[in-house]
Amino acid sequence: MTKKMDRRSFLKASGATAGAVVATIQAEAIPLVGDSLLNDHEKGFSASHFGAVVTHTRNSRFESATPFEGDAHPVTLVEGLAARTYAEDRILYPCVREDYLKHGYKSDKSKRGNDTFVRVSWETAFDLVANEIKRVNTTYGPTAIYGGSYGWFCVGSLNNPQALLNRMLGITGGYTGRTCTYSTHAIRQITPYVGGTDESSAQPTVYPVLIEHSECIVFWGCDPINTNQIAWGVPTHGVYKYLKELKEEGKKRGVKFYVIDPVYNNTGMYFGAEHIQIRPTTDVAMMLGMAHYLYKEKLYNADFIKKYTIGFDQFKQYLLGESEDMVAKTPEWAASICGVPVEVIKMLAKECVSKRTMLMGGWSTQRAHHGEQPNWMLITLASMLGQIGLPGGGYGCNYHYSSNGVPMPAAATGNPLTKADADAKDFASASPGLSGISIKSKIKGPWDKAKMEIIPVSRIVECLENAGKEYNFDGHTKKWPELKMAYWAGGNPFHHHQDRNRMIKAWQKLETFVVQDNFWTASARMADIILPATTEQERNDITKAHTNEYIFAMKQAVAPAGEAMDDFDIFVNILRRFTAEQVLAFTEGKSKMEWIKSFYQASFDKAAKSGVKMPTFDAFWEKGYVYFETPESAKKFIKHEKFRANPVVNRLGTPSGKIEIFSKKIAGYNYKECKGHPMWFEPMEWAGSKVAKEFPLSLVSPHPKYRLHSQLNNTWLRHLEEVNGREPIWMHPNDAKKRGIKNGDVVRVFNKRGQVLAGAVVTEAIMEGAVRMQEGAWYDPKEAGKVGTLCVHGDVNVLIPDVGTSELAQGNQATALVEIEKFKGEVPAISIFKAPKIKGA
Ligand SMILES: Nc1nc2c(c(=O)[nH]1)N[C@H]1C(S)=C(S)[C@@H](COP(=O)(O)OP(=O)(O)OC[C@H]3O[C@@H](n4cnc5c(=O)[nH]c(N)nc54)[C@H](O)[C@@H]3O)O[C@H]1N2
Ligand SMILES: Nc1nc2c(c(=O)[nH]1)N[C@H]1C(S)=C(S)[C@@H](COP(=O)(O)OP(=O)(O)OC[C@H]3O[C@@H](n4cnc5c(=O)[nH]c(N)nc54)[C@H](O)[C@@H]3O)O[C@H]1N2
Ligand SMILES: [Mo]
Repeated sequence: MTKKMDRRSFLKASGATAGAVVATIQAEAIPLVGDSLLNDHEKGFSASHFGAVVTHTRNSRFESATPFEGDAHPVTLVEGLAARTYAEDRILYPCVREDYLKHGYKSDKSKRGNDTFVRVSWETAFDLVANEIKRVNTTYGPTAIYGGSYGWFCVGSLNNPQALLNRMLGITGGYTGRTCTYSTHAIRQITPYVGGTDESSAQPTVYPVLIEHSECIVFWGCDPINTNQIAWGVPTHGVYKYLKELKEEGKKRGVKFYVIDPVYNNTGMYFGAEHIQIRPTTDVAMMLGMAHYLYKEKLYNADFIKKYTIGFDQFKQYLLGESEDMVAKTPEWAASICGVPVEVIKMLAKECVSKRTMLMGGWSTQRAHHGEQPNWMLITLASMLGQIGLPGGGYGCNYHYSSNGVPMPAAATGNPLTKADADAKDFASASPGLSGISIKSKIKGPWDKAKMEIIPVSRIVECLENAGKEYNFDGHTKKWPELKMAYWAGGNPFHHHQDRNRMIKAWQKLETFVVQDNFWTASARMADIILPATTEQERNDITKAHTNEYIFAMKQAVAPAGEAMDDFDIFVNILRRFTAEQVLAFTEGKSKMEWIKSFYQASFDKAAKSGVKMPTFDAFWEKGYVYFETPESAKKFIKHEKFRANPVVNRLGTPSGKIEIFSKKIAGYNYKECKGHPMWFEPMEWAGSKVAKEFPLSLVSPHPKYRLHSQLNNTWLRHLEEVNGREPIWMHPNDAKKRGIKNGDVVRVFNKRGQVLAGAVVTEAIMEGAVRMQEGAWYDPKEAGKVGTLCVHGDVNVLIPDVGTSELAQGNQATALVEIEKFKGEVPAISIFKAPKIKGA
């Protein structure tokens, strides 16, 4: 691909006009310079959570990534890919915490975060990890190793660090894994009881139908314009075309757009939506107020309730104040809690029932104390509106995420295409999808009997603190396992978990903490053994579009930084410290490239059976992608259309086959904070609670615009938003004025759990009484490892409580009460974006 430039084109390329200067350069010298500076750059193909990209490499340096041609709406985040490769905080070689190197698992754990790191060879690192797995397995049993390793690791079917970690730990005897996600903890637990499916992943009515039929769209605690930038697979951003059409058609047809949110968010701005300002974590109260009004005014759809739901009577008693707390959930009652004026509550109820309305629920409302309630209540409200199963009406709980609602080719079954398939009205499949490395080996062996334990993911600290004690979860009583070792690969718990100070203390219960990452994240700095992994652009792999219309090649663009190793190879090398059979079980005798080809081949075979011909692997690899058509029928999908047409034949997966406004099952659990029907429970911290006297501001912590959680915070992208080098905190002008705070000030945000610095953004985009700080700014403790110290950069999870949503879902929270003051004194330097000092480096 490289081509030497002749002198003439050099002159042109360098834009030289001053002939005299150029003329002094020796003709012979030019090729020397040319070799290193003027080579045509290498183009490659790769992918990420931000999109598929063409990579540009020059002189062995990954210079930039540009969006691939099929990306319908490229996002800025892509620009972080090259930048992060050379971040000053790359982990360049394996390291061990000094005290751990001296004393092993008996080390002083309180030194974590503040100890010196020592560079070691890979051989030493592999020995340490392997020996520790063996020791813990023999002394305590394999379930003393936590391998849940939650997080948003890279894309790639092979180098999936979490699946690989689980695969390895399965082969070495077992581990404690996790269920649920920080994304959808509560919604995923509650909605199967209500509608028979996990509403966080169920396909909603597709956009083309909304564009044609919807008359009112309510963005309820969601920000699809922001959060669709990324996808769990690879986004192609087709959703933005539909959002644009929805806006334009909406204008023509007079569609009403509402955003119910403490913040006038990106989506509100894009659609020019009416902003209904709501106090954080009070949505259920507002929905109840609407329900009460609809009921009293006889505006609700009684036929729908009768035919398609059960349990409205129990709910109705509660609604009218005839049971439980004996308080009628009038719009007045609701207004006093949620802060939305009575008239607005009534107006919205009327608007929703008189127009074809789509309620779009986000996940922020369920990432809160009693987070089981909002989605249950949203579905109850949608049932009262009676438009579920109609074109453009009803509800959807994931329009904001990974392009849901975009018509897509469904994964092919791999069965031969029948005439009936071809004629099928919905989801005739075109794409074979793409498989990835599985957590279980195909080779039989003792590992088939690996010991397993599971905990709800966001309860990790509670687990560490309460080993052996009982807890309730989703109708079961279980015991917390005793964890001695944790291994994280592809996740950043010291970003994603709440109540940082409590966490730091609880972490001391672990004898060994291994982190495998690309960067010196806050988690890596809390680890005993640190293993450097390659980034997506430093290795070969294969992946697919989240929406199934592409399979993408991921071709290595650049050599690994330092001694970074592919995740796959790290695990193979650890297993080499076990037996040859165990290594074989892991690799199944395949090289990395053979694995990649095997994933492609499986898709190839599946597609062929369904009558779709894919190119050969080599042709695909050369081009970078394969495209699959989306069948026209997918553009007509209406959620619950069949259920509405015939609820007997197409019953839902609930015990009654209907939408369960009352769930006998849940009622039977006898939980205090999650009963048989949706209810308003006072959250532990909200504008109306006692805590608000001391800490009066309601903090929300939504997802960041120029990051994927903590990812890319260590690139120049952070300068697009930071204020004085700190994570911004949005506050209303009145709240700022009261505290003598001006736009651009560095402020101290604090509550009983901790304190952080932030940069004030004074704006009316946030309602009075609420403040907003995005999740994912790197934790940068003033005194490393010290409980209670000031985070000088703005990690919001120093402030958020770590208390389960309820015994049903045991989910995580993302809101808190705080107070803010102007920071006085010298503003401390940020140190988190440089690698720590390392002995022997
Ligand atoms: N307060 C508050 N907290 C929240 C949330 C909130 O809304 N508010 N949201 C929650 C949600 S929804 C989520 S999903 C979590 C996200 O939490 P995480 O997924 O843990 O956050 P990320 O920053 O994406 O961390 C991924 C890590 O994987 C590493 N990584 C990337 N590629 C590779 C690779 O190839 N190999 C290896 N070994 N490592 C790699 C990255 O460098 C990074 O450190 O945060 C949760 N926390
Ligand atoms: N750019 C970008 N996109 C992302 C991610 C990212 O890190 N960066 N992360 C991805 C992941 S893992 C996930 S899980 C999803 C998360 O998707 P969501 O959980 O839906 O996103 P959030 O940004 O937390 O919240 C959405 C909106 O809810 C509002 N909100 C907060 N609290 C309340 C409340 O109590 N009531 C109401 N009505 N509104 C409230 C916020 O102000 C915000 O506008 O996003 C995904 N998309
Ligand atoms: Mo998430």
